[in-house]
Amino acid sequence: MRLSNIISVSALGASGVLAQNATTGKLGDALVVSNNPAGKSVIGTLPTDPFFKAGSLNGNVVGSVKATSGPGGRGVDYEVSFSSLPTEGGNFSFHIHDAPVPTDGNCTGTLAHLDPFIRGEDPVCDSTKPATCQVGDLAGKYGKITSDPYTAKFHDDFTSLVEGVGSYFANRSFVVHFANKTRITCANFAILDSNSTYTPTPSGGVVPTAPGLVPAATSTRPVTAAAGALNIAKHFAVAPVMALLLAL
Ligand SMILES: *[C@@H]1O[C@H](CO)[C@@H](O)[C@H](O)[C@H]1NC(C)=O
Ligand SMILES: *[C@@H]1O[C@H](CO)[C@@H](O)[C@H](O)[C@H]1NC(C)=O
Ligand SMILES: *[C@@H]1O[C@H](CO)[C@@H](O)[C@H](O)[C@H]1NC(C)=O
Ligand SMILES: *[C@@H]1O[C@H](CO)[C@@H](O)[C@H](O)[C@H]1NC(C)=O
Ligand SMILES: *[C@@H]1O[C@H](CO)[C@@H](O)[C@H](O)[C@H]1NC(C)=O
Ligand SMILES: *[C@@H]1O[C@H](CO)[C@@H](O)[C@H](O)[C@H]1NC(C)=O
Ligand SMILES: [Cu+2]
Repeated sequence: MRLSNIISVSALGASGVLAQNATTGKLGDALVVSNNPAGKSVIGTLPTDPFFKAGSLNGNVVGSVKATSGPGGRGVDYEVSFSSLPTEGGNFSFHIHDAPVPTDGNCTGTLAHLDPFIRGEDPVCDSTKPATCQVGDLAGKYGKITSDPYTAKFHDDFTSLVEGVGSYFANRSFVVHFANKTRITCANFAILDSNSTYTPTPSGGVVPTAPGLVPAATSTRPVTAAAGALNIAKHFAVAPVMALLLAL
């Protein structure tokens, strides 16, 4: 009895659970996702009409959230862009929400933030401990929309592009809010052609066409299977190099 208590307490200590606080989700801190498919990419683009027709809004916010599997399949690299924001009511936040936007465009239908570890919204996310925040709370973890136009690139370890897990978000949506949380506009994610942002180079390496994706490109090479390497060789006439390598 006593021995098993000692064992479980020290196990908790070793895993760091005792050091954590109330902001941690009911199911613990968000887990790092390490198996995102190389080159998989999704994008959500805001519609032409807003959900909340604020007086200070001319048309709708223009914007998108693009997400690509991170280096070595770890997490996701985001590129966000927003402009034509309302002239009052900022700073604006944006999050991944649980459900997709209904066909009538009603952002209320996107339900709550993506929160597979059941943390809840309060207290607010501590951006220095992103694992303790709601998985979908991108603005909380990586910054609110503080300018117009606003662009940002950031990496998140906790979102998944692998279907079947709670942190998967390609079938969900994102919402842009006023500072008072009123939902201004929202969009669904859609899967881009896999590997569409990557172009092989004659050196046999892989470079991104979009900026900010360099780590993903460099990490692609070590995990490239033999078949993939042969494919690159076929396309770029590095067969002699391959033959040399094989001969060694
Ligand atoms: C947890 O909360 C307590 C009381 O608010 C605080 O003293 C402590 O530093 C916190 N621990 C961590 C790991 O944040
Ligand atoms: C993208 O290309 C890499 C390298 O060829 C491959 O391993 C990976 O499975 C591809 N990803 C997708 C999502 O098709
Ligand atoms: C939130 O802020 C916006 C912009 O200032 C305003 O139009 C809206 O009425 C506010 N909503 C609530 C519920 O206060
Ligand atoms: C959006 O949906 C909510 C919940 O279903 C509903 O209460 C609200 O009236 C709808 N808003 C609009 C503008 O249709
Ligand atoms: C918006 O963010 C900027 C930059 O962080 C900050 O200086 C400003 O005080 C914020 N505005 C409001 C209304 O919170
Ligand atoms: C999205 O996908 C996840 C993982 O496969 C699933 O659990 C969830 O129910 C899906 N959500 C919707 C709205 O289809
Ligand atoms: Cu939100």
